[in-house]
Amino acid sequence: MKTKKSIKYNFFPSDASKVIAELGRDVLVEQLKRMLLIRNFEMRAEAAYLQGKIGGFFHSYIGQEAIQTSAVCAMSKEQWWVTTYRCHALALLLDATPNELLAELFGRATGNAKGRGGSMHFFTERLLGGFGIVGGQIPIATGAAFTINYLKSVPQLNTRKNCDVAICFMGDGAVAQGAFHESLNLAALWNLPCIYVIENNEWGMGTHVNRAISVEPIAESKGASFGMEAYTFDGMDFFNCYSGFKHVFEKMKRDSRPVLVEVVSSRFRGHSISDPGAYRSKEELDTCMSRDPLIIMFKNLESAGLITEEQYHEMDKEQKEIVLAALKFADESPWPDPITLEEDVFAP
Ligand SMILES: Cc1ncc(C[n+]2csc(CCOP(=O)(O)OP(=O)(O)O)c2C)c(N)n1
Repeated sequence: MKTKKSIKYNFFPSDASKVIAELGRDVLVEQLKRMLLIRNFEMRAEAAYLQGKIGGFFHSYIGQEAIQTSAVCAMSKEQWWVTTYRCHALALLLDATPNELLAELFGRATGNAKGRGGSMHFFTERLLGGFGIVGGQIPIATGAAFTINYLKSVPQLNTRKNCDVAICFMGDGAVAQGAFHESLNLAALWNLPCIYVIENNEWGMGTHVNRAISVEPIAESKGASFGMEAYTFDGMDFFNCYSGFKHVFEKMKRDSRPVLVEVVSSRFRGHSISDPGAYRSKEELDTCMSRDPLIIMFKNLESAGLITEEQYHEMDKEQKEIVLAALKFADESPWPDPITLEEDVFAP
């Protein structure tokens, strides 16, 4: 079986020092803080799950933080965003509060979906949802991109002048789904401004990507069949992802052509909280974790003289405190009233 090591990826060319010069200290420190918030959120929520405070599904984003953080930084919150059930990070990045998200995980009335959605179904004003069906979000993003183009043709109806693209995150497992192929075909045919982002973390549950997807690198191989430009980013490196997303975003604003991106990454946990990951060796996991995206980001900022190790630990502590306060909020929040059971239910 091929492994990551045996594949030669053509990562988007990038230069961390250029990104540092472009964004400056304040913006970069803010990005690192966001990544630390995501990490702390996932770790404390996992602990709460194991204490029996949270039930149902739970998919952690630990290890993949640089991808969505850099994407939102490069393209702004103003776009349409859609993702999988692994949706905690994107909701935090798109302005959902830790309070409302933890309350949702705890199934409380103060939650992001009033305690009815749970871990896989977070929403915000710009996040069209986390989706539990593999590939289910791909046609949604394609429709959002269609809407963007349509509204540009009727400016009097367009209330979101800064919304230029739809961004659709999916796992490598979604690439084999029919919805992927139908959506990309239409997007290419109709010039829809959609960025399809495959977060290749090597595993679809316990199935290795090489046993599920016939070609690699995925984006470069599949993109060509739709006449789409394709790119590969290093998902552990904020700077590489940021440079790539910025390039794709600027290009799409000019030509409105869809783009396929593969981000090579690693998840540091099992598929979900109930997966002990017995199909991975300790060595493989150690190798993945030796490229922790938070540490890579910190080391770059430290060597540019923008942050010290002490400041990093202080920031980490601040984010941990925010999450601990949110856990308290969730734990003390009321349960949904049974009388509201039929509210917000749409059935013909
Ligand atoms: C249509 C469909 N088939 C199967 C499943 C069960 N399932 C849930 S997650 C998953 C693996 C998906 O892996 P991938 O797309 O690589 O995303 P990752 O979990 O690695 O982020 C499967 C098979 C599902 N939810 N939907």
